Amino acid sequence: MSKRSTQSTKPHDTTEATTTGHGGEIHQPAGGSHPELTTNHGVPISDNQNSLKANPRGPTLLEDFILREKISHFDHERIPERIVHARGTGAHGYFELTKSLALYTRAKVLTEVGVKTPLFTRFSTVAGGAGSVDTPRDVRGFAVKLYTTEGNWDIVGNNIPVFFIQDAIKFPDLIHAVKMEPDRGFPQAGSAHDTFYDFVSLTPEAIHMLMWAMSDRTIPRSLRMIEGFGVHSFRLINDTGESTFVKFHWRPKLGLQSTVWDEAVKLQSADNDFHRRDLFEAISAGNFPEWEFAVQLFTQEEADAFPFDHLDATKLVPEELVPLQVIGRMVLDRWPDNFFAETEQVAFFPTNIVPGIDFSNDPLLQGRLFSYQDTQLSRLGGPNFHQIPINAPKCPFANQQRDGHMQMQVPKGRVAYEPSSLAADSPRESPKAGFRSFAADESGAKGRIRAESFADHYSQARQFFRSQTDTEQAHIASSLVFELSKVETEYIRELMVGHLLRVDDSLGKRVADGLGMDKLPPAAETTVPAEDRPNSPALQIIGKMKPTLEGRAVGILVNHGSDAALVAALKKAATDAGATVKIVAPKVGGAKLSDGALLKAHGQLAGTPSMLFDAVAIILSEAGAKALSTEGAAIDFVRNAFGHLKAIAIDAGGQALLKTAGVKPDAGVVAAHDTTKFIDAAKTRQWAREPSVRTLA
Ligand code: HDE
Repeated sequence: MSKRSTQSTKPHDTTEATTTGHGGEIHQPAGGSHPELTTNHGVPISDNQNSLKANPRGPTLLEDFILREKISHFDHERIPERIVHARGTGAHGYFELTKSLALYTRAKVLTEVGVKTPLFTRFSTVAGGAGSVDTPRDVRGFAVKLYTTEGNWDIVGNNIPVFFIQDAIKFPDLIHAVKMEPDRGFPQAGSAHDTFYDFVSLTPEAIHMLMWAMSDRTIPRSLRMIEGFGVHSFRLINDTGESTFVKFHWRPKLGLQSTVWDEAVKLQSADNDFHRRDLFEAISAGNFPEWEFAVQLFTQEEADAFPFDHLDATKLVPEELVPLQVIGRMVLDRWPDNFFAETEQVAFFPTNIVPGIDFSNDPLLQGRLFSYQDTQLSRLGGPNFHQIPINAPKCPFANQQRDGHMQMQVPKGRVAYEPSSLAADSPRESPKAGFRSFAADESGAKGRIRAESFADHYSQARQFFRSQTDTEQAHIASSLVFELSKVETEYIRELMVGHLLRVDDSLGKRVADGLGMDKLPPAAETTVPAEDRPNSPALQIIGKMKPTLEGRAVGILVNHGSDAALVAALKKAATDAGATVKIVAPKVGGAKLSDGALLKAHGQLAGTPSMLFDAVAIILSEAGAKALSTEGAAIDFVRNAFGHLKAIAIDAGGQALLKTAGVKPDAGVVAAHDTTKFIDAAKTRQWAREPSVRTLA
């Protein structure tokens, strides 16, 4: 932006701007003190409505540098979207350490209790393009850039603690398989197609993460209600050079919460931007999302005793084996000022670590250490992307690297090399405080080898599946049926069922039945069949849900004549319980309630379906209910709320609408005047209702 446009306080001349030549009348709102509109080179612009023409109806002149600059800049407004994780949203915030890890690391960010480190977090889906929707079934990226006093530390993780593949060399294949098929350009943002399952059916190491991907973790209710995982093992290095392995975890204060599949599908049409809007609204309202930061710490000796290899990213370290220690918190409290400058241009690097932290030998991580830096060269266009404000460290940084596209700094002096004696202020190494790699002892035969300890692909998949509640197991089986039903090639479906039989015999059979197979295919061939491991309840979602309305939304459907006192009582009860309350009415202008007062609506019924809420109340007069009885949106509002297992509060009018919608009330449908009962029911989903509304595998 030009100096003039940011700094000039000279008000522009409103009278002149309202008449722009012979035919181009425009209406500029009066008032305010606007900076002067200029070109990028600071030249004031007199007319931003009309290009320069040879005569009023004649050709446009090449001489019009103002037109050319404006159009040319516009022509180059886009940069390549991320190859993966293209669709995302982010926010600023801070990290606060609550417990020192000084025994294990010399990193200041992990040893200085109480210090607030600024950060930027970007959440994303993986497979879809930047313009895809927020709510497909997909893994969520959870990338955090901490601007520490010792340099930027990026934890570039996901909301699932394991990954599909063990070796970085398979990543391009995995992504090519899951992204839209290259000949047809679809499907967008979804794994339910032949190429993905072709790849997975031939890559058994992917089966564990597939279990997670088919669970409700991949259809979260809100980004504020997902966990984050660093996935790989890293190392912490203390003052004496000792190493301890570490896994990083983010745990949402609001607990885990997911949608149900039918709801996720319908959310795609209700609001493409459901998750980013939710994050934006929460932060704008001062309800700052918060996560606990926790670590799992273990020694080499402990790792050697695990019944799996922690360097294999398709495996997790169960919490029951190595408990989580909460050592800090992250709060997101500021929305970016500009989506492009910050959320789009932010560049995360697993290589961004600080003294006291180091990598492990995880071969997936090792490949990532190359990829992220490399991709920015084409995405951000040159080697100076670290100077973009969102990427620049907030601590001083200096070296002898110079020049390149878009160099924004003006380095001074003649010394651009090291060692040097000509400049007293030239940056020098810091042997003590500087970054040092762990002095690992490496030996063995070089080769393109997959370690024997990486060979078990089914034990943790089985442990994950068997650790789930009945409801969650049914959701996993049903989403596998849904996805594989979209796979057209029959033998791929059969191979997939073969793998599922290895995970758990009953799961394979349920999915085969759901696919209508008349014969059970053979179990996948394997040299390492699954071992039974102890159940890990920490792997559930339902077990980690919080019975709360905090951070949730309640919708109240009203029409003219609705009981004003009842609406007010419900609103108060839900607000007191921490929920956001929104009024939905046939017209956005609102409805005249029983007390004669007009209650403004937050949303018009047709555009505000019940998928947008965690619980709903239907408060209608007899006439109001009658008027809505032929309204498709009202019928859908009720049916979907019921079908998505939500609590519903009703009065007599609400009951009439339920009847019209063919919904038979159950324990989750409560009398609206019993606000306590409604709030209790609204704090959870009505899982017991599910068999009455859909057939699950
Ligand atoms: Fe990424 N990944 N990744 N990834 N990844 C990218 O970097 C890559 C992997 C993750 O909000 C890209 O700037 C390789 C695991 C997140 O900007 C790219 C491999 C995990 C984000 C890339 C992996 C992730 C990315 C695309 C296997 C979880 C979005 C654009 C060796 C621990 C960050 C970019 C944001 C983005 C490469 C595997 C998480 C191409 C080669 C495992 C959250 O560099």
